[in-house]
Amino acid sequence: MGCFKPIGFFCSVFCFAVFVCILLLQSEAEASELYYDFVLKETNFTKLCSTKSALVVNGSFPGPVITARKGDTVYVNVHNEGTYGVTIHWHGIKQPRNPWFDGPEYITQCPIQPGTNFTYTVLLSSEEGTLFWHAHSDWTRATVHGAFVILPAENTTYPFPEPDHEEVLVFSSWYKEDVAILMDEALKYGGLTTLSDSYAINGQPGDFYECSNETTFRLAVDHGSTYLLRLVSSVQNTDMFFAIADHNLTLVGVDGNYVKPVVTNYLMITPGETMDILVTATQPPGHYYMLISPYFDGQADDFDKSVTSAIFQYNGNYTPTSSPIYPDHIPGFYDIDAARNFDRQLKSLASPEHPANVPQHITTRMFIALSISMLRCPNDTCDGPDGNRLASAMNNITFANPSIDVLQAYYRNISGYFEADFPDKPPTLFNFTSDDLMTDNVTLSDQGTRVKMLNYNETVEIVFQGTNVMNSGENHPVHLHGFKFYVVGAGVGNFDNVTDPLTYNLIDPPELNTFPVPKDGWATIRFVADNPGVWFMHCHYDRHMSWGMNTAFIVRNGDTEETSVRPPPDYMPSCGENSIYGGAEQSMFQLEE
Ligand SMILES: [Cu+2]
Repeated sequence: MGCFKPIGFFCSVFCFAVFVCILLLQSEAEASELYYDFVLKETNFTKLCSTKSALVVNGSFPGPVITARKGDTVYVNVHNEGTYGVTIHWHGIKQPRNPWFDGPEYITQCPIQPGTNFTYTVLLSSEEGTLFWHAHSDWTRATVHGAFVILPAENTTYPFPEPDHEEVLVFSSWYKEDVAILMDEALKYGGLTTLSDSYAINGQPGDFYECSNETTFRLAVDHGSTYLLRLVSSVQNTDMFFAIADHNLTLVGVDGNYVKPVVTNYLMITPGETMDILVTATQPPGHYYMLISPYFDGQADDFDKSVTSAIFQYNGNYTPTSSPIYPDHIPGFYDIDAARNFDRQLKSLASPEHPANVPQHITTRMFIALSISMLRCPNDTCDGPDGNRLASAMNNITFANPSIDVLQAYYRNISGYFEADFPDKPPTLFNFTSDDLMTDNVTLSDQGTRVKMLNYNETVEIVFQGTNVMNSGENHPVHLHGFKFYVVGAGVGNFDNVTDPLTYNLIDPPELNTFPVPKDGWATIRFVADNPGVWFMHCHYDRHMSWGMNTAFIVRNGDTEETSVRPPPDYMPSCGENSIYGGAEQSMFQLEE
């Protein structure tokens, strides 16, 4: 009957609306809440024929893998059963409006004191792929780190064929001595920092070190299967080449973002970078070395020149060669072209499902020179050149940690702990890549806690210029908290503001959280300041970070609650007597008051 038609129509519209509501509810419900307990404790490890105690999470080195899905919320209760204060950072996770739980000490919080605990709320949003978590206090990252795997949201898939298996490979540095003591001494005397004794893949140095070949990490593979390898570099101070003998690598993700697939037989990964690669086991059954080997482009030649191995080992009945097959094609320690050529290939997917929203109209421009520098030392008694203290700087400012965190000082309006005048350009412009930058006017930096203020939603472009001050030009992997940024260009030499912008990729540049600014070269990044809060930016070599190659952004609130910093939890760790949170604590890096 005719009269039922409109009702039928109404019914289908209504039913469709209900159906959509259910779908929306379901997709809401799909985001899960996950809970982890991290117990930080000194634990004995024997490596390289020598035993030491190291601070680790839940007794393991590297620490536990966190696995979540895109959009989940992860609660991590960190119990500090160690002997000094520690914080944890969720590297590459934007934490929308949630700086309270980002983790860098004296930037967003004070350290979690021994005998206390602190629960981090980690809000996942646009991240998908592999990231990691690590301590962000002193050099504790050396042994306090682990992978953070973010799977696609429920009912979505990878933008590449489903791999048969997945495996995490965490790269680290290993020191026979206590890292905290090594770093304390280096900073006390102002000289060079101590080199690591080995690197490690999933905690194991591998076949080329003493007392190590019994525990070399082995990945058992089935012939014909495809493996998604999730690479994390938590190496302390060195970039690494990675290769597997006789196997191509297909790079599909970097820093928790997908990239256009790159087929290569090696890759270069800096501290702070994470990469997803596909490897198919198509070779004759056998044992094949997977190597990490250092890449170094500085002049000082002071790096750990050792090579770490793991084994890509086929399952089945066969007689392997007497020693695993070696990847002869892995680039040499000083192969600057191999490093640069690899980074040039990175492009974001820029697909309908994974679009690249590159800011086109810029409202804030900065030009930041990255330098190794020196601070004057009383009576010229430090271990650096001319009795000075070795340091590093952004725009000639050597960052000093305040004694209460910048976030608390900003949010609570407590004056005297930072200055909001980080400069948009270096104090003087000179030939940054010259070989004769040895005079006091370029080598001496100023110490201070100076941050850059941004209004909500500003579109920011930063040109980073690597400098050769003190003949110390080298690659610097710059890491920004709270954001992902597009690397729209990079090149060699001094940045030319007329010709170099013409080379920018504004279509499908890679979206990253860490990028190596090339030795004596430049790199340009863009991002939208849509995340209110306090966000650290620093070189991810720990020695450069502790020498001061850092600053922070304060992004002001927008006009609404949804564009403002979330309220702080009422249980932030104490910062000492100056803090509204009470208590007392001091760090060895703090600016003397
Ligand atoms: Cu650096």
